[in-house]
Amino acid sequence: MRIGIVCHPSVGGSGLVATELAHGLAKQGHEVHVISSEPPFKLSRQLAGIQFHLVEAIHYPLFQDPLYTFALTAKIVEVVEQFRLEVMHAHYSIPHSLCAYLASQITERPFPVVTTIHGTDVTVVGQDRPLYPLNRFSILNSTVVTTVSAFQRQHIQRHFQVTKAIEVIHNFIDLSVFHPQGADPGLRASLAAPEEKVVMHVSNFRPVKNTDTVLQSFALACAQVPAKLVLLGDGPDLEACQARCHQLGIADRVRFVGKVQQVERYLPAADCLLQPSYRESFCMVLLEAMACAVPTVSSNVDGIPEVVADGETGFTAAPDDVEALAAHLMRLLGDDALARRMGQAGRRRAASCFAAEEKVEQYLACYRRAIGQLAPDQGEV
Ligand code: GMT
Repeated sequence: MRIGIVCHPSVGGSGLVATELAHGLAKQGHEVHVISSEPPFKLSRQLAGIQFHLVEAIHYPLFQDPLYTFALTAKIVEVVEQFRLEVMHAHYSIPHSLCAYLASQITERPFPVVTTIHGTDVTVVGQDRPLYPLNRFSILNSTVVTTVSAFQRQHIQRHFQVTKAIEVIHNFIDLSVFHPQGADPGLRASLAAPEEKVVMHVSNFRPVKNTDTVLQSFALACAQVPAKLVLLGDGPDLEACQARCHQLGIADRVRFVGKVQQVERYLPAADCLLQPSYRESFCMVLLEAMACAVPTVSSNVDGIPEVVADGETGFTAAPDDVEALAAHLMRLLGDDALARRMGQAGRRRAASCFAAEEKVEQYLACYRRAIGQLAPDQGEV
């Protein structure tokens, strides 16, 4: 099949899922064309079958901004026509789904649009009143819509008042990349003393990640168990977070690593992952930790209960329940056998419920369905 994938290139989850999907499709022999404003950071250019197409901003003195959405729409038209693509898969509704739809109306070679809604595109960004009708339009006019959790499907159907079928395809993981022995040699020793536990948090440091609760619950836990908190990532709340560590008197116990490209080289060095997000349609990093056999302490919102098994692969609590989250941390950090058991259960769950092969097949079935729905007199393939 000749497939287009439009995605955000950033270190966020939707770009990651799109990239892994591109790899999985190419490994099966499909021709995959990835379209984005930058090469997604994990995209393999060596893999036969993958081509990357850069969306170049339109700079012309008359315009005050680079007209990204038009540049993207034009690029989709160009790539579809040049490579005779059969289907376009838009990851993240804004602006990709709408641009793909517009391109499908403009081109002389009509194609179906599969849209995957990832989360913030409709829960946070998409709550903005001006964007609501645009999001609803893209949902209604995509040939096939998928999303990453049953929670997210229900949210979309209720919030946008649509009865359209939406297929749930959970996110997935490459278990050979994320595995318990994958940490950089010597990393753990560089993060903490041998008698200290390592708590990790991976974040884009936006309010939705609830980093203040990370710090507060860690502060309570590390008063009881010797531990270091290792924060991976970068984002707007980072400076406030650093200041807060001083206020809480834990600055010497917290290590800010910054943005990392290969989180799989850090995660296995953790004794526990702490993610008390306010919103998460899925939460990729919880799955990544599970695949690395790292037990998790997280909030219990949105799609998270579909990812972790509470009491089996980790513990959950309400996002603002600092005491409960700290108690879960202390329990895990103070009981090595329990932590090991939960970590192993996480790895098993990642393998049985979230393996890449099955999800790639599900997406392929969506593409076939979408192509089948294109009227026979439209676009020969
Ligand atoms: O806002 C973010 O966290 C980034 C966003 C993204 O597009 O990368 O994450 C969303 O999509 C991920 C991939 O499907 C999910 O794992 C995240 O849970 C989801 N974030 C939220 O719903 C807040």
